[in-house]
Amino acid sequence: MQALTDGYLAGAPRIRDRAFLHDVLDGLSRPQKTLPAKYFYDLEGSRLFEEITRLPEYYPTRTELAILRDEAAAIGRLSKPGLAVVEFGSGSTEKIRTLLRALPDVALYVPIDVSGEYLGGEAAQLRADLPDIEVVPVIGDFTAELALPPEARGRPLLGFFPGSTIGNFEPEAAEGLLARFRALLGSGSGLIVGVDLVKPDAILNAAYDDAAGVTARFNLNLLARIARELGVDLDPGAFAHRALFNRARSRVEMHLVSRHAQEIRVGGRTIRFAEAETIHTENSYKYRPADFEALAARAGWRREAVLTDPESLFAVFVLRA
Ligand code: AVJ
Repeated sequence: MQALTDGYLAGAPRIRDRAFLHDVLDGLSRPQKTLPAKYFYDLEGSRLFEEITRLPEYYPTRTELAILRDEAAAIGRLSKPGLAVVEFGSGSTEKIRTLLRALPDVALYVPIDVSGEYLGGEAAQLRADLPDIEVVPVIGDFTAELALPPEARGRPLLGFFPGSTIGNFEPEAAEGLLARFRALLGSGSGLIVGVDLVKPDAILNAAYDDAAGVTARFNLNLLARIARELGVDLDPGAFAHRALFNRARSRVEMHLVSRHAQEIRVGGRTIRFAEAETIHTENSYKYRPADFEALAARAGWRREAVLTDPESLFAVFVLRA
């Protein structure tokens, strides 16, 4: 028993590394090389993303916040006594604070996130500022199996999935995710989803390839992370950032472009890059409101309201099960 415990404790970080190594090798072995976008968010990546949200070109964060503020009355209509708000993948506390301000009857807030550390900090802040709301964080991956804490039992439920995180999923996976949220929250529940909208190429391309180069650093940090954490001899400077809206597929694609032919050694394997060959690092799907409404309907949600900004850059969907 002792040996097992020791082994588990000592092995835990290595198991995490092994999953990372496995995903990196798997992605870089495909004809179109790819890396999972979830690995962007180490400490440096999360800091860079924060910086992205404040860039003049990156409209989603500030536009969604403005919608939540300006449409507080419409959101307030969702309020029910004893309401529990369940946030999938808690991000900025500014968004949940804005939402909670619009919903007077919230009794319980359940943020679900893989980072326990992050959740603990956020929960403490919210408890101090909003003493009337019980905060019960759940450490977990909202794309995997989920269960609500006992505190949520019997309460009216409202899911919150802001930030256009849904855009990172293939449309079929997005539908599956919304169906799982529907199963978790149950009939009669609500769901608020932030969805980025289709718009002219120039606006989209600038949002993902900003003049200050912050998004480029965010994309390249993925390589720095691989070098650092997996001990790979790899020069991020040998790759360039590329982000382009693919209108046929309605998504902004981010790639890392090999500046010249090169080889890297990863986990005992040699990965070869031709000059200009790319690693596909992220998709950010953009929807037309009617298409997202149809996707949500297939997942068991009907549209109660679509809240948007005056320029129709971004939409906050209010859905009902
Ligand atoms: C956090 C996934 C919503 O797709 O806009 C920002 C990530 N990538 N700039 C997005 C991102 C490049 C962002 N999401």
